[in-house]
Amino acid sequence: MSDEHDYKLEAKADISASEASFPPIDYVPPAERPEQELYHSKSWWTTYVFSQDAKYIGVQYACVATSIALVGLFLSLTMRLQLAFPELGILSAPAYYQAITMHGMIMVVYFLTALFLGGFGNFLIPLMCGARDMVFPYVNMLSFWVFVLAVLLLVISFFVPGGPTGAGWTLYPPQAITVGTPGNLWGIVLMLVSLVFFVIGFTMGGLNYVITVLQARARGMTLMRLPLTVWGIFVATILALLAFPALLVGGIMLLLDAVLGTSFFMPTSVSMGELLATEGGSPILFQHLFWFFGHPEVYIVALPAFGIVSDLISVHARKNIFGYRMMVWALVIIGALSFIVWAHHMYVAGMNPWFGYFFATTTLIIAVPTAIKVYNWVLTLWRGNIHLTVPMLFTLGFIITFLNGGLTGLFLGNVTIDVPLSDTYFVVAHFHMVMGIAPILVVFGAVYHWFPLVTGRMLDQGLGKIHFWLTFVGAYMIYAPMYYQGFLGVPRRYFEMYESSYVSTIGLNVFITLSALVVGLAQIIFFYNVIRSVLKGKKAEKNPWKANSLEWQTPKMPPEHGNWGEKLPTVYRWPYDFSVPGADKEYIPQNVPPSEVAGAKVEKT
Ligand code: HEM
Ligand SMILES: [Cu+2]
Repeated sequence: MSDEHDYKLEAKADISASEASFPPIDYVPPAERPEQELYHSKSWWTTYVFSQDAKYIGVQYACVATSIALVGLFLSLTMRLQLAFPELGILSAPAYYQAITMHGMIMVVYFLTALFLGGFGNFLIPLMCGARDMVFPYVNMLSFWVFVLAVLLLVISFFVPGGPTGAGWTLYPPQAITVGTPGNLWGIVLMLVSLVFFVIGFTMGGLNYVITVLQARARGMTLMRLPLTVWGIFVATILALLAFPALLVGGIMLLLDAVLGTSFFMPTSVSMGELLATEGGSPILFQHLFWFFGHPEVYIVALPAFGIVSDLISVHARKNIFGYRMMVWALVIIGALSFIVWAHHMYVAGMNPWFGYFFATTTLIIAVPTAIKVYNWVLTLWRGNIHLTVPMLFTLGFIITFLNGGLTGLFLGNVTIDVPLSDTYFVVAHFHMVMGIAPILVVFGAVYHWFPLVTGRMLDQGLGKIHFWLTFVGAYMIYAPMYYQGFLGVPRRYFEMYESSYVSTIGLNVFITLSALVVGLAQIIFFYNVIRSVLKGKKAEKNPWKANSLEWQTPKMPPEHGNWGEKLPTVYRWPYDFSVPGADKEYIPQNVPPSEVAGAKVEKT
């Protein structure tokens, strides 16, 4: 909506009730009244287990996603030990494949996607929009439990005959379902069924996030006054709603190939000297479907991280975000472009080189809105009153890491450079930096930031700083040497490292593995901090970071069921009014009317 409308809202507020022929500004239409809108749980089960309160569901999502991430982390450490000390025989070749597959899929889908959208999305969207809850609380609850089912199926696949699938997280056929690949029977079937449930569960949540943002915002909360966190999660959810169906159909077709013997993706092939019954399918078609999902997936993880980082920077540097509208449009444009770059993952799949140049061009164009975002973060920091709090440290760590991962992406986006680097450790370093480490740094920053809102207590800042430095520096010790290994041509997905009389990377591998162990162990500090703070952390004052966005303005902290007590908030400004020139307050929350802040002009977003 335009600014004009906002001024009108203000004008209405100034007219005394008697002369007003229209409802007063704080009039709450019947549909928005608490007793009509809110679901109330009636039993212990519906309060604590099958909860329909988005805040509770958010925490549930976060806990399950984090638990499965610990499995992913454990698998990565076993792989690293194998690579550094092959003589110990920690993983056999098939077991290495299984570890790599489960690690990759767990981290990308079951951990980061579920955490950002299901976890942060549920907790923050209603609060930040000024709503009482998601619009379809029951469906939202189902979404979580279907996700739990998907996770359980994934876990079960570790225990079935043949073990989990070892097809690589990309699950490429014909390898995925052909004899010789570990888990080619039960493992791959369970993985695919689990993914189908994941997509169903996600869709139920995703519709909630989108419709809540569009339909349930508080009065005065125009789209251009939403915190960038909400924008990031909103755009990511739309991407996911469009991208996951490609995985769903690809997964179902592969399932049919595996179970019923269809040949969607199976060409005529000979396996173990025998001609298989399949013919005519296209393995490349699966690659297209997978990456039509897989590339947007990167942004499904990255866009919420972008949004959250923008808000953390603004709050902890006490400055408005630089170029808010540009930031919103950059999110939208990156989201749209992410659908026409997928085949940059297939430069070596035998496509026509001219086709490759199309995808190289679109890929490099994405660098423009992305660079704009990085400039704007830096410009927000520029001459800000930077508080080096733990969230701020993680934010700075993110910007550096994202830049590093993004710049190496520019190399890989070019066909001629990608071809020799493809399937080397350069790629492993690149994608871990850009979609592993960078988003996780944001997750940590966000947890330190919003922990008081969830629990009413502060996380220990001292422990937080130790956790940050070990994780941040450690991550570089893991991945920086991998760029070098990649240049040497060390191939990825090998359970023993490339050695020749010219180059040996065994020494480096030991170094990387020890660093990975340190980073893994450093997370114990984090979990210790969380558990200790939940139990007896310092009680948080209300709005401890002095933020403007609505989630901190609820009558109670932590917010109760229904979030807003009797009356929904009314919004008068964007969430970035920090250090406003002329204002008599250092920060002005979104629900403070202009009449209460002398000297401050209404913002123009
Ligand atoms: C300390 C943290 C981590 C360590 C030590 C680690 C380690 C590894 C290792 C050793 C591999 C196998 C490389 C190869 O043989 O080619 C790998 C693959 C992979 N990792 Fe990680 N990783 C970590 C965190 C993450 C995170 C947070 C993500 C989330 C995006 C992630 C996503 C992946 C993916 C997608 C693969 C590729 C799987 C495949 O090739 O099928 N990792 N990681
Ligand atoms: Cu991509």
